[in-house]
Amino acid sequence: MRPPRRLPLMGLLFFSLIPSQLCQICKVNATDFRRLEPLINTMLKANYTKGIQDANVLLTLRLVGIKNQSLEQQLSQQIKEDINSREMELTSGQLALGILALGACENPDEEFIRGAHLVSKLGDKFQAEIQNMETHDGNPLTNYYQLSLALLALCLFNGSYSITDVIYYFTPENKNYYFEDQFSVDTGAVAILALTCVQRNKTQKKMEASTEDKIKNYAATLAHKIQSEGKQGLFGNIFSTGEAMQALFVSSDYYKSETNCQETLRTVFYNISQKAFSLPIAAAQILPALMGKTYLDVTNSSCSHNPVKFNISTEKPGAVMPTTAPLNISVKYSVRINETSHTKVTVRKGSVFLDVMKAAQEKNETLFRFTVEETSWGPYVTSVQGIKANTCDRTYWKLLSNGQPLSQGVGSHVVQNGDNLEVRWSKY
Ligand code: B12
Ligand SMILES: *[C@@H]1O[C@H](CO)[C@@H](O)[C@H](O)[C@H]1NC(C)=O
Ligand SMILES: *[C@@H]1O[C@H](CO)[C@@H](O)[C@H](O)[C@H]1NC(C)=O
Ligand SMILES: *[C@@H]1O[C@H](CO)[C@@H](O)[C@H](O)[C@H]1NC(C)=O
Ligand SMILES: *[C@@H]1O[C@H](CO)[C@@H](O)[C@H](O)[C@H]1NC(C)=O
Ligand SMILES: *[C@@H]1O[C@H](CO)[C@@H](O)[C@H](O)[C@H]1NC(C)=O
Ligand SMILES: *[C@@H]1O[C@H](CO)[C@@H](O)[C@H](O)[C@H]1NC(C)=O
Ligand SMILES: *[C@@H]1O[C@H](CO)[C@@H](O)[C@H](O)[C@H]1NC(C)=O
Ligand SMILES: *[C@@H]1O[C@H](CO)[C@@H](O)[C@H](O)[C@H]1NC(C)=O
Ligand SMILES: *[C@@H]1O[C@H](CO)[C@@H](O)[C@H](O)[C@H]1NC(C)=O
Ligand SMILES: *[C@@H]1O[C@H](CO)[C@@H](O)[C@H](O)[C@H]1NC(C)=O
Ligand SMILES: *[C@@H]1O[C@H](CO)[C@@H](O)[C@H](O)[C@H]1NC(C)=O
Repeated sequence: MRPPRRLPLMGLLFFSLIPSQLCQICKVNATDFRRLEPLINTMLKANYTKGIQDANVLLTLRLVGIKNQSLEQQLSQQIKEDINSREMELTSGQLALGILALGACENPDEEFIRGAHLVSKLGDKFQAEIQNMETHDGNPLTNYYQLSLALLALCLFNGSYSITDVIYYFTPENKNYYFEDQFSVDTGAVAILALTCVQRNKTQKKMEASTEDKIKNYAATLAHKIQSEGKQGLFGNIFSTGEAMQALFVSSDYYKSETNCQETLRTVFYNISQKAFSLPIAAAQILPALMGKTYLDVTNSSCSHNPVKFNISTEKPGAVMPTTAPLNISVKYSVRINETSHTKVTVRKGSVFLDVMKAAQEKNETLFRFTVEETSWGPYVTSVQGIKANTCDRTYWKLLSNGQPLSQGVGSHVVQNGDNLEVRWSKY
């Protein structure tokens, strides 16, 4: 973007002048590092083919200092190729994650960010999101999780954004922090990180004291909402807890209490042992916080020092034991729009939701046909019976089992005999 050579030096100077932030972090101590090994294994042993959708993994590898040059190179190569070939189609959040990953911890990819003018292009995408809100009843092109990622990357990499827009659109009352009246902890957490970055860079933006106070208040209110979603040390659910922890590190004194920290770690360790984080992105989203890092550390010049040493197993994770003759299980499946279509299907034990949908589709294509789209979390259901989810109308296909909304997607959720599975046409 702007002055090429002076940036690293200025960054150093900037950081040496500010006092260390009053963060209260909660991280795993060296004795307990071995409990994190399943997460690291998941990230190191996965097959990466998704281009920019794997940016979150590269970001985490760099941020927490897991050194594996061949993997880093492979990921960074694939991300750069993807950006080069589909730059216009990338969403704001995808490009933001690409910049955060490529720009993390002073590495050779920073040259690419500058050469391809990625930061100003992200500024344009951020602007387009805001324009869409102005013309479409307050709905962005994507969602507030992505707007927050975009603002965070713009702030950290010295892009341009309007403080007035930030004050107007990021107020905690904005409907986009909610899905079906439920506060989205993931979204609030990334917003806090972005707002904290903006507020910390006040000198850069010559910010007025009243503006700074407003931003601080937004972050505090959002942190409060996150804490009201707390349960057994988790915030939202296990998949939002890592980002929620990062947000609480920079915006609250929640983890001043050692008891709070121990409670979170105990539950997270338990969830790790239950293989809750078997998707690389799930591991990537929780690991930074457990290592005491936040996304605000991405531009810290000493971020790549002190790489961590782990005992990495050579086994492939998730190697399934050869079982005896696979048993069949029977489940109910329904598609609910205005009326409900039911069926009963038989699938192999250990099948996931997606297998059930495929079996139902084979029985009756008209009623049960569906489409999915590959995303960073796996296959996302985009249409059923030809009815397509649409961000502009805030519609989606919601997944439920026995009446309860699922916390995993169709590619991950393992079904049990007798389950009552449902996809429901819904509005968020
Ligand atoms: C926004 C969002 C949604 C929106 C997506 C539409 C929109 N307006 O953008 C809505 C509200 C519709 C939604 C729905 C669901 N979501 Co959602 N969602 C998110 C959120 C907050 C941000 C995603 C994002 O933009 N990422 C950044 C961009 C750059 O990455 P991306 O890969 O391009 O993003 C796309 C995918 O993430 C996809 N997507 C969103 N949710 C999910 C869930 C799954 C399982 C998959 C495969 C894809 C997917 O939509 C994004 C935009 O296109 C994440 C939080 C997080 N930590 O990631 C949760 C999150 C990904 N969602 C989650 C879940 C569980 C769901 C549902 C399965 C809930 C349900 N019971 O129905 C459904 C998906 C059902 C389906 N049709 O397949 C979980 C996934 C956990 C897991 N282990 O799989 C997360 C992590 C939230 C959480 N903490 O539980 N979601
Ligand atoms: C950040 O951008 C501004 C212009 O928007 C420029 O004046 C300033 O020098 C840049 N700072 C750094 C550290 O690059
Ligand atoms: C590390 O943390 C665990 C709890 O997570 C605690 O039981 C243990 O005493 C700690 N060890 C050290 C050396 O601080
Ligand atoms: C990755 O791909 C290889 C070869 O295609 C396959 O043997 C292996 O099981 C895959 N690993 C995972 C974790 O999917
Ligand atoms: C480093 O990454 C490669 C994939 O690029 C993987 O095959 C290898 O096992 C990783 N090394 C370690 C020590 O995990
Ligand atoms: C503040 O801005 C500078 C350059 O504009 C950037 O290098 C730095 O990462 C930012 N710091 C924070 C804490 O956002
Ligand atoms: C994670 O831990 C919570 C709290 O103990 C528990 O309710 C939940 O079932 C666990 N999830 C997984 C997948 O282990
Ligand atoms: C940068 O990272 C180092 C090492 O993790 C830490 O000691 C320092 O406080 C960080 N600086 C800032 C400004 O966050
Ligand atoms: C790694 O393994 C070695 C040998 O088994 C052991 O001595 C060491 O304590 C382990 N390190 C960690 C961090 O678990
Ligand atoms: C299990 O189901 C498959 C098809 O879904 C069928 O071919 C097979 O015969 C069934 N096996 C048993 C033991 O019922
Ligand atoms: C459901 O019913 C409502 C009211 O009868 C109708 O407006 C709407 O189009 C129907 N939705 C679908 C997806 O058929
Ligand atoms: C599928 O369901 C529709 C509506 O119930 C029915 O009219 C049709 O005959 C069914 N098709 C098959 C192949 O069973």
